[in-house]
Amino acid sequence: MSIFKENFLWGGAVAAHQLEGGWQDGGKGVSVADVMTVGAHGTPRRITNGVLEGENYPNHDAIDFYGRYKEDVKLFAELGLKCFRTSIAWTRIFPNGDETEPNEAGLQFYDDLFNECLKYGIEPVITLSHFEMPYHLVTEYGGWRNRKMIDFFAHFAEVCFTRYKDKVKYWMTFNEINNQANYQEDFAPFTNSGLKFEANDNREKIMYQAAHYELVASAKAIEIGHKINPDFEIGCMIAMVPIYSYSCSPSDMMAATVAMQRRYWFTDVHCKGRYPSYMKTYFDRKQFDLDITAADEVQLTKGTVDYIGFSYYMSFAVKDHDKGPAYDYDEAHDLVENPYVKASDWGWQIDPTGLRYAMNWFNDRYELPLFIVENGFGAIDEIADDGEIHDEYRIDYLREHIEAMQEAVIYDGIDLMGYTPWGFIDLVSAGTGEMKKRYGFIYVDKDNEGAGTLDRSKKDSFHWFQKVIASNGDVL
Ligand code: P53
Repeated sequence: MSIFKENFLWGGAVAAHQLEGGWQDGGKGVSVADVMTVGAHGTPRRITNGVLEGENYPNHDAIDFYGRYKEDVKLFAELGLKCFRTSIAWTRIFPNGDETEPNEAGLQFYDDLFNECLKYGIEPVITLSHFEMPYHLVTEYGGWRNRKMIDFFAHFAEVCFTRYKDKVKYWMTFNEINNQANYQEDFAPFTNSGLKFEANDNREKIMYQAAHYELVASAKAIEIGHKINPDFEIGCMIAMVPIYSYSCSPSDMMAATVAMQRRYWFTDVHCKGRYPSYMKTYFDRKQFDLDITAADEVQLTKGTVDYIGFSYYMSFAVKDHDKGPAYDYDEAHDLVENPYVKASDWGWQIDPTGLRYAMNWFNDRYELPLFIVENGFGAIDEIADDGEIHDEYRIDYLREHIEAMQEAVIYDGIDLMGYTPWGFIDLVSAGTGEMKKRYGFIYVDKDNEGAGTLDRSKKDSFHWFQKVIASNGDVL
């Protein structure tokens, strides 16, 4: 008998804006991803004021999954996927975000895509908002700093739940909602919440307000979803980067504890339907005076999640930096290198044991089923003389993480639903907008400048993962 359950959801994960392209097709509106230029490791993507002439916006065309999804899904079936995690581009359904009536062409595209998946027995796993809110909601309303977003999102969710209620069972509300804990940089607040800041803005306060509205919107959507189809399984999606104590000094340990609270309180609200005490005292101490109403607090209790979806790529480490008893965490400055682990070319610290640690951390607190909806290794792939890509570094990374999952099931009793490696078909990097940071088992011929045939081909990891799925993880 395998270590993983019989119906284990082996799959692959992507997000609409990172692979679809067709940014103006079928009546699609402009999303926040459409106004982000290409960057690189150490060079942030720029957020432009709308779409400007002469800039390189890699998400506009991406890998043209919009035009090629039929052939691509056929390849996914050959890989043996049991499920396919993608997102619905909000701007295909509501181009501006504030319309009452949805755009039929957009709805039809996802009907066709889901039908194509189901034809091969591939179950769609759908994120409602994955770094791609309508740009109009940013310019007209200030993004999620505005309470009106709650109803726009709930309406979008309701339309999707209703339309796909017999095709999609597994849902997630907001992708990596807690990335914005890194509010000091521009990327996460913009991609998570459509937030752009002025020089004098209190970024941290605005981030907490936006996150609150999102959590209320998530709870509202979950409540609606369960009414539309009681069999729906609706989860949250947390970017799990465990923050270790740099040393066993008690004050480093406290710094790590507080850092974990600042990055993961979102999970408490999603799972328990209420704010943890440490956040309430923090908001009071900082005099943030957030708009959190009694009705919001009731709503939060009515839309708790069915499972915890999370991404896992790496771990962090933190020192106390002599901050005194508050240990206030500043993600942009407080992290230190971990001497026990190696890092990828993009500086991501590779740590398979951290995945087991993370699963235990979630399980200790919430005792909910866990779904690893992203994990993977972004690397530069070279085509060898034989014309193939021998990506044993990627296979090694994934094998070690799957072994950590097995240990978590065997030794820690973790209830693990499935595993969907990130970017199993090469796509546009979220963080840098590059093509050359590849995660795929399927190679896509396209470079950072946008040149290439877009042809798909199989890397060594494709054949490896095929066997992993076929053996339910017994053959690694
Ligand atoms: P890229 C930061 C930290 C952890 C996960 O990332 C992150 C990010 C944002 O870059 O994002 C998730 O493409 C995200 C995906 C993204 C993937 O990780 O920067 O959910 O959209 O592509 C990998 O290498």
